[in-house]
Amino acid sequence: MHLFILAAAALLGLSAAQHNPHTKHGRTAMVHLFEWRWADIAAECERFLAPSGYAGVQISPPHENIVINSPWRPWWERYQPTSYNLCSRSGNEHELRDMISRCNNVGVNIYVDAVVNHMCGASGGEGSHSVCGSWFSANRKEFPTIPFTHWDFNDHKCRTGSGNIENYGDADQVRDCRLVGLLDLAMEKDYVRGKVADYLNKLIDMGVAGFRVDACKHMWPGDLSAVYGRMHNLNTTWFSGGSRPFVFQEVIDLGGEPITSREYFHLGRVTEFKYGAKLGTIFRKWNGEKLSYTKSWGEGWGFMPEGNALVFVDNHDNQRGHGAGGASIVTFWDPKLHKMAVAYMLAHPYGVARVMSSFRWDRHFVNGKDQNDWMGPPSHGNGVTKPVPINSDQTCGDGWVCEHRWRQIKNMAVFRNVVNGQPHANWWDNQSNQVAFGRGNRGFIVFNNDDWNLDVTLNTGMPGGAYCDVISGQKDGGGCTGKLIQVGGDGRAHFKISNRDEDTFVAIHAESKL
Ligand code: QV4
Ligand code: CA
Repeated sequence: MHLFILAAAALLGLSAAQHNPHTKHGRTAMVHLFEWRWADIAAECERFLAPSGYAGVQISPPHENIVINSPWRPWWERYQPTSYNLCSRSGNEHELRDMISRCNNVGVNIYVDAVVNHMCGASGGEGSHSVCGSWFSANRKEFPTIPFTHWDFNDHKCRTGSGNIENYGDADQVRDCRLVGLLDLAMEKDYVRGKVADYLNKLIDMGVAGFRVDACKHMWPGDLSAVYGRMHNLNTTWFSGGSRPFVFQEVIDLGGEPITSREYFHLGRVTEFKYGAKLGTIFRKWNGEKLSYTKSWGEGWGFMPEGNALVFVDNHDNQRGHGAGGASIVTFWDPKLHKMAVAYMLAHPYGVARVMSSFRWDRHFVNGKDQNDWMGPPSHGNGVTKPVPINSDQTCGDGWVCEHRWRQIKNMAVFRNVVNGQPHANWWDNQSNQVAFGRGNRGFIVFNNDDWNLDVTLNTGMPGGAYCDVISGQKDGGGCTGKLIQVGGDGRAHFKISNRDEDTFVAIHAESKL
């Protein structure tokens, strides 16, 4: 039997294992702590993420990057590597290592945002204007710290006049030309593959659980396969022997382009951008969309196969108009809708879920475009990123939004753990924007996104008893701080949700039972 399983695993190939996030203690959801300092992430793992049941953290790129002063220290400078030294606005290598160990020690996995398609922009100049002082020349395409020289870039392969990607309808230029002017690495070269693999392996050996691989649409699947094939197994201090790194690849596929997500399925998971774009449209009730249409949410909506998907309501790009998704994306700027959309995602079984944790910036729209979409994290005048202070009510200060700490979202991360592995069940809808569904007999959630009250008795599939709603409050000792839901011996319960409630949804689960 054992041999059979081993043989089957070998047949599936190593890559099948790169779809597994290796989460621990029955935890399921990850959170993107966008632009957080390593020291703050370490503290957050210990004081909040582990006790709240979060499975992992996506961290901002840890490599050294170009310093951009105009605009002043934009968040996106971190997507322009100048060396693979582990030194950034989030902290140095020592702080990174300390964070990875401390998070692992409390069972929270670290997933690294790996920017390996390119180095800095072609107009990045020459000098030591890297966050930790490494010298480089964008003009001569030299990055001696790695080292990469002009031989390691793709320009000879690119056939557009500008050297940039001009037409997403041409797969060759999407892979071989410069993405918004960023110096494009020649990943077909064994030398480049080796340097990228060394970078990833250093992080794997330090204890990370995997990677969000940036800009995969712009890399050939065959090149990625070669690089992934060189990755070490995860560090056995924290993971079982033979564990492959979890890989989730950023490919924006909303349809209509020659490059599809499908080309990357065998290599790892892929970001499902249709998910947040559609969910936003539904909760905003645009284009005639209704929540009741989500009965077949998931593959039934034309999303990728469930085992391939990494899902999210918003990400660091589309919450500020970068990348794809457009105006429908719901972010913390629309808190009521955002909480509902995130709760829907966390209640639903489709995909590996990622929660966004943002910083605030001064939004300033001119003709529909945010002039300040570049603004970096809360920082001191000298560009140093500010720590994340925790207020007495458990929210964050100094411009850090901390959506993952909002009671409704945190409690739904717990809900997802409690119902893990249970089937989508007991669907109900009013043919409009009131819907309900359960997860086996372990959890049940009811949404009212109509402009009128919800007042209905539903089959929850749950054992009879008194349950605390984990949205308006939660279980606290022998009582509930919010609504109490009484489930009868027949599994039926009465729900009442005013459209004017602060939150127009209710959720109960096995562990919120009194
Ligand atoms: C500018 C001009 C170019 C010109 C170039 C000359 O616009 O026409 O050729 O100068 O050097 C920044 C600037 C951009 C600038 C570029 C190079 O915004 O104007 O080009 O730097 O200096 C982030 C930001 C980008 C930013 C980039 C690098 O979103 O604005 O570019 O970091 O700092 C596609 C991709 C997808 C991508 C998405 C945004 O398929 O992969 O666009 N998403 C990922 C990340 C994203 C990141 C990158 C990829 C690049 O999630 O955050 O882009 O690593 O859909
Ligand atoms: Ca490329």
